[in-house]
Amino acid sequence: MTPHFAALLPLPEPEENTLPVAESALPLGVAIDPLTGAVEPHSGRYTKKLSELREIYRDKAAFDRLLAKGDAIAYEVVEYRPPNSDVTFGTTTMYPGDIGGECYMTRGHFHVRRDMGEVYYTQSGEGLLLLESRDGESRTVEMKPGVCAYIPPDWGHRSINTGSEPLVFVWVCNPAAGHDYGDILSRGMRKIVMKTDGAPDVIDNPAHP
Ligand code: M6P
Ligand code: ZN
Repeated sequence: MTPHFAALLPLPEPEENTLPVAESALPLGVAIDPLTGAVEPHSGRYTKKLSELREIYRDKAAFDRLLAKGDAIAYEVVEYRPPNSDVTFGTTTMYPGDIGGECYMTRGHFHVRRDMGEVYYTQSGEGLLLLESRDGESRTVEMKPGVCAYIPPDWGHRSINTGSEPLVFVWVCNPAAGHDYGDILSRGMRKIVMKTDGAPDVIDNPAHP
């Protein structure tokens, strides 16, 4: 196999929150609740609270006003990660809301492994998957029940809840893919999703360098 060119680049530090693996490597059916994102059995889970996400939103004053009312869970990730496998999967459940008009979103990341993509299959709710290539091309894919979004290798991706209900989607990727948050955390993405009069608009991010 030809080694991918990116294998020569320095890799980011490993994540501190790698989730545990399941005990069994045997075949099984995993039950997924399309409305709540519950995954049974699951091997790991985490929640992201609003207070952990201040950096990603533009309007810090609106953010602080909202946070003062309570530190709500913004999204949750539940995973079934089999041991010694090239696939892992789980759900992400994103609660609805906006901060100064900017719709609730995930942190957004590239994969550490630049040769590994991902798939998001929406179960309920509505949203947008915002993607950005390394050379600056932006794309969006609508997230709605029945649509399976393909994330090609080396495209940064962030999901955004544009609706008024939880957005629940199943994701599948290689557990070796890893999350590289650096670029998106420091520069933001080229596009942002704002709600104006209740409808989501994808606009240029004025703060992007
Ligand atoms: C998806 C997957 C997960 C990711 C989660 C939250 O469910 O891609 O691997 O962790 O979204 O996104 P982020 O890590 O960018 O906050
Ligand atoms: Zn990913």
